[in-house]
Amino acid sequence: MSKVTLVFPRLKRESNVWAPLPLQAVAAPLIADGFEVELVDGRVINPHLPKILAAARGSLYVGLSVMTGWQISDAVSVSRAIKEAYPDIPVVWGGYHASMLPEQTLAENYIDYVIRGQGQIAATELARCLRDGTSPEGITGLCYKVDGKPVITEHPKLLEVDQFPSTPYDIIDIEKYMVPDLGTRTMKYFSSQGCPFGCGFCAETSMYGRGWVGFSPERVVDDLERLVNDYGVNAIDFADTNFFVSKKRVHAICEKIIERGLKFTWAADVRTKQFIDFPAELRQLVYDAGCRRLLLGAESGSQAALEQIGKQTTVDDTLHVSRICDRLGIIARFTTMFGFPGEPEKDIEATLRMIEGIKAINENFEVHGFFFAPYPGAPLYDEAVRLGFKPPETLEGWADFDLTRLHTPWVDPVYKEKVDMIIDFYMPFASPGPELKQKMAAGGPKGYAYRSMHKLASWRVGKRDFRVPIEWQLKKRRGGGK
Ligand code: B12
Ligand code: SF4
Repeated sequence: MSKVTLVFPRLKRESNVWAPLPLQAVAAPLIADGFEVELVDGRVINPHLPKILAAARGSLYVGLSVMTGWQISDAVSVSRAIKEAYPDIPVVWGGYHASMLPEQTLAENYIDYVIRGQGQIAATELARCLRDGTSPEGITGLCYKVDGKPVITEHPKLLEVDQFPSTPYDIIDIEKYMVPDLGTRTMKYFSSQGCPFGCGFCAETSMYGRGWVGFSPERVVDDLERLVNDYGVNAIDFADTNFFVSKKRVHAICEKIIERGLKFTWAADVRTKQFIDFPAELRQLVYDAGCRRLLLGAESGSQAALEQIGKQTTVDDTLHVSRICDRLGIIARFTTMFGFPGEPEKDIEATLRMIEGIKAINENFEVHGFFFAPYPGAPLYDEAVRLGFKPPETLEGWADFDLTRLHTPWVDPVYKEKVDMIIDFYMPFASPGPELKQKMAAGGPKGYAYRSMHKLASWRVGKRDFRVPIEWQLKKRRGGGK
């Protein structure tokens, strides 16, 4: 049988390893077409290279899924090792990074093909061509080389996902991906791809062209039922960038979960305005069907910043949705972001005030902070370049692109240091989420230390007094925030 090997490269830090859904999705039609697929996840095997090289032997090609950032460095080492061991086996890169920067990716001599956008169809067609000895040129979304020179083809349109077979979970060692999160056995699952919005910092817009496609409700609930009944999953974390685009679909999914008596809780991402615009009965149905946490992009307490990033929400919406979540009993997990082009320092104050507003309404919330980084494909990317951001000129250069570094030359490093301190340490300690609350509730010296840190952080945030932040420096030296 003809074989394809798929590799998920390592990430820098990942305490809980989520299922490699991008590769499971790519594997589904390959398997349905009769190919043997071996999925090797570098995050769960140590050392991973011998296993990858053993799997690659005799494969039609080796496909790697790559996000912008540190994952690139492992993807580069793995690709080089494959080429060295098997010069004739093509190496294929897919995922967000390669899709956004296919030319730079293909400039490397250890990468033969890039598949842009959704990989399901192109990956299968490429396997067929390599098996049959026909030319793969002309496959939609496939970029290749002629005489060593990259040939970049158009970014493909988003295709209906219902035409693809169900995401296979039997090709991974599922127990390695059961994460203690919302439930003791939380599993990642995706039910849709794309997002119709275009937030300035988000690569989704270019990847899927503001399109959105979802599995039918019947199919989603069939998949979930299998995960619950066959694998003992008791919570689902939807990987959809925007689970709630179709009210009708959400309604039908929730009704079916209830009708079938499926017992699990779930979490998903939603835009604040979207959830507010849902009728109250639908929001209740969402809760009744097991939703216990929503990830909401609050982003900033500054209305000017929200407009700049095209968020199409207001600070009042954030407060309103906090109230809604509080009444329903759903944890509101907010994300905030700092460092947008031209951001005035007073935005920290606006965002801290917004968090205080949320806290006054809803104790059952979490807040996570990030520093803006111009990801390729994000609408604000060009603006960042205009303002002095110098995109790395090589693939390996992008491996150093992570959120801990400064990629925003318009930002004063002292401001970045202050924001990092607040988002990594004081913000989470002052507004602890369930995980931190649990640590604070523990007995002994550890519980006491967490409670003391909470008190100190609350005092500092309340007074906006971050002078001589000894506790933050100590924590940083010991490596880590929360
Ligand atoms: C789960 C997730 C994670 C997980 C784990 C990843 C995993 N297990 O897959 C964790 C938490 C580790 C993570 C971390 C980060 N993530 Co993340 N994550 C996601 C999320 C929510 C879901 C990924 C997923 O499973 N999608 C479902 C699958 C089916 O879709 P897909 O990924 O688009 O895959 C398709 C195509 O890309 C393509 N494809 C993908 N791989 C391959 C490989 C081959 C060979 C082929 C042919 C095709 C192909 O075909 C697939 C099927 O259609 C996405 C958003 C999203 N909904 O996609 C963000 C997303 C991928 N993450 C993103 C980011 C920015 C990050 C972080 C930097 C965030 C942070 N704050 O630190 C980190 C760092 C990662 C790193 N580089 O080290 C960005 C990526 C932007 C970019 N340019 O790379 C995304 C798109 C979010 C966003 N909208 O901005 N993430
Ligand atoms: S941040 Fe969320 S809502 Fe905005 S474009 Fe990205 S996925 Fe869509």
